[in-house]
Amino acid sequence: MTDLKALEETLLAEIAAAGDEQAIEAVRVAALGKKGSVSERLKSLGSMTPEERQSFGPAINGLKNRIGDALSERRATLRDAAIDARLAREMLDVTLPVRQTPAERGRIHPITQVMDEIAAIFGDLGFAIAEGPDIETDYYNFTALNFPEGHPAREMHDTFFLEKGERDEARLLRTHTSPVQIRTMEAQEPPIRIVIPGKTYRCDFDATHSPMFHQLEGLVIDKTANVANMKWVLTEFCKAFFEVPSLNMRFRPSFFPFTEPSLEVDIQCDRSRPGEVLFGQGNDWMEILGCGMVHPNVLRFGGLDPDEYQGFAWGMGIDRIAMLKYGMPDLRAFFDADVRWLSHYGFRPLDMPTLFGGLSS
Ligand code: 2U9
Repeated sequence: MTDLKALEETLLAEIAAAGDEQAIEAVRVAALGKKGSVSERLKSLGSMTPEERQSFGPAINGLKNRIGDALSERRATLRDAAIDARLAREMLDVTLPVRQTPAERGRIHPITQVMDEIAAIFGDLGFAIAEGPDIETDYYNFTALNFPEGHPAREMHDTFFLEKGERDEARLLRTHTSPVQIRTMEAQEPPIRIVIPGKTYRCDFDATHSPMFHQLEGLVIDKTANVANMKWVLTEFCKAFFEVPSLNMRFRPSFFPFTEPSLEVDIQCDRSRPGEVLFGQGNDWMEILGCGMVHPNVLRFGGLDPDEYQGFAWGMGIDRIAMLKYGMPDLRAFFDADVRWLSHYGFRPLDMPTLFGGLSS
């Protein structure tokens, strides 16, 4: 009996000292396994006299049960402690700021930002984005847009021509995004409501001109589109883009081969503070875009009957409106790929411009 008491104390001490699942299992095998200390004593009951068995039997079985219970209890305690340790280790503080990943450190170029802002504004007005090739034919860049052969306006575009192949039609880098409107008119039935942000090319280079620049053009064609609709769309765009509640606009007569009538548009601004332009207030004007009703010849080139359909179109320089909105003085810096400039003027990649969340905030 004293032997059983000592064995129980030893086993309970071993169980209490077991620090993990493996140690617990080792104690169990050493005590209750086939050749375990408790199992051996249980086996010895067979060789005892009935009297001995009567007193040893309950004692050994009691020991076996108590050791079994202590093993289960210790196992449960260890499992709970392991879960608690894991919970403490893997705790997630959702209030911590986003970790600076390479993607987070990068910056969105102001031109891309402005294009995303434009897409958000016109998307909200029900427009689709259209795209087309940078390398165009003379037909899509000029002829279909009502530039007659030998017309001086063709020269005004300072076109980059590509080397002509043996049987090829002349190819050029598009001087405006307008060929995309012609391609859309060929491919799609009216009503058409599209905007075309994209790269354009002209042989011109100084502080305000780059040989590659970006334009935003738009086109609306249906049976009733008119100048009043055009003025509303352009006013809504300018208010949303410059993030002002109201904005006066001035429409002046102009000339483009592809529109008739053609208009140039100025927006109200305040230039009284040096080095700063404020929009939607003040007594100054700034030219911002050109627009007009699509010329009947252009509708015909696009495969539409001008007696059935009419529409309006506009064009503006994205680089220019980006410079105006974000106060960037020199256009050439846009294309220098200087990381210091980009980290100053660039935008955080996870701050996507939306009308509800704010375009630039
Ligand atoms: C089709 C019909 C009409 C596009 C238009 C302008 C007026 C315009 C210039 C502004 C400064 C380009 O960025 S800029 O150099 N553009 O003033 N663009 S209307 O008219 C179209 C286009 C396509 C089929």
